[in-house]
Amino acid sequence: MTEPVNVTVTGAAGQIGYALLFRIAAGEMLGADVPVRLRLLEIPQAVGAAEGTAMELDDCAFPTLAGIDIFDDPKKAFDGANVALLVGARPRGPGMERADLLEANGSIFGPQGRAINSGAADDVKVLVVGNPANTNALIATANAPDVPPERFTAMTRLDHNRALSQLAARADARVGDVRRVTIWGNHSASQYPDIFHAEVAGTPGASLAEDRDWLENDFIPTVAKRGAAIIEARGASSAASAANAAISHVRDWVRGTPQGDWTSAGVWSLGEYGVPEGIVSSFPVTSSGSGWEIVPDLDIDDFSRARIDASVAELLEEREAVRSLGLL
Ligand code: NAX
Repeated sequence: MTEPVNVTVTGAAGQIGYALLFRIAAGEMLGADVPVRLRLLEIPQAVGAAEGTAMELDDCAFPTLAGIDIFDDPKKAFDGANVALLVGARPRGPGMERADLLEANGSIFGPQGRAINSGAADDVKVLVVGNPANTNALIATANAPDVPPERFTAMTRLDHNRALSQLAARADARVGDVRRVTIWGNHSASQYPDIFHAEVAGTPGASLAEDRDWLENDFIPTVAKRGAAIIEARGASSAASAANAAISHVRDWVRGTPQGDWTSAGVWSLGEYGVPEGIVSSFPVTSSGSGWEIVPDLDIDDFSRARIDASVAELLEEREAVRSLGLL
């Protein structure tokens, strides 16, 4: 049997962790023929709950699950990690200022970046889910100088999937008939879901975008504010859909995106599409299994340009804020 892949998951006792771990263990992320060894990281107070989840994982008797270890020390949890899902983060508490939130997360993602740098496998691939995801990924990257920055990514796949679903509903088509949607920028309300290059069952997205009232006042805000709508309806934030997006992100990264389509991911910018170098911003991306590549040469009109620039400006502000806190 092939050597198991080490998958480290932080925040393992949280609600996304609970929706995620069983699917990873069942082979849905890396393939039904690929054994995985789970390495779970939690804060000391939540290790007991993570142990309970591990008992349930054992009780599923997944043939692909080669072992589970639980840690409260990042250095141990990331030792030998081939894939790292950074889900655990510090949520914004009552009365917490933005700088406090960024600082609290800096104290999580800085040490985790250093632990990845010193102990992860040479091929480590990192997905940051915990918010503010793009800037947390930037902090982790800055603390892992020996790991190529393109190995640190932030999750905008849930936003991408939300856009696919909304667009399919609008066109009265199936989600499987929608291709080439893009999320640009930050995983926040400033994100820009772009349908100008999309195709829905043969109809160009640009023709659907001709209804500017729908595009600006319905589609874009519905996708960008979907997380808040879920909280309002469910009384808790997105969990199963977030776990599903994380699985799809890593699966496509490792096994490749479908021919003729692309997905969206927060990746390290080298200046593509006028997005300044040195931030983790969402782009249209493909993978052939070895790494993400930003889709080149898309025409960006003034409507899209203004929205991409606005979301990128927010990312630059976040970078300045964490830089001034000494986190980069
Ligand atoms: P929960 O509060 O249910 O779980 C978070 C878990 O992380 C807790 O068990 C906590 O003990 C653990 N944790 C905290 N600090 C840790 C540390 N230093 N090391 C290891 N574990 C630690 O939150 P959940 O609903 O699971 O959401 C997790 C994160 O995902 C949040 O930051 C949330 O905002 C973010 N999300 C990101 C999304 C995205 O699309 N990028 C969408 C879903 C979600 O909102």
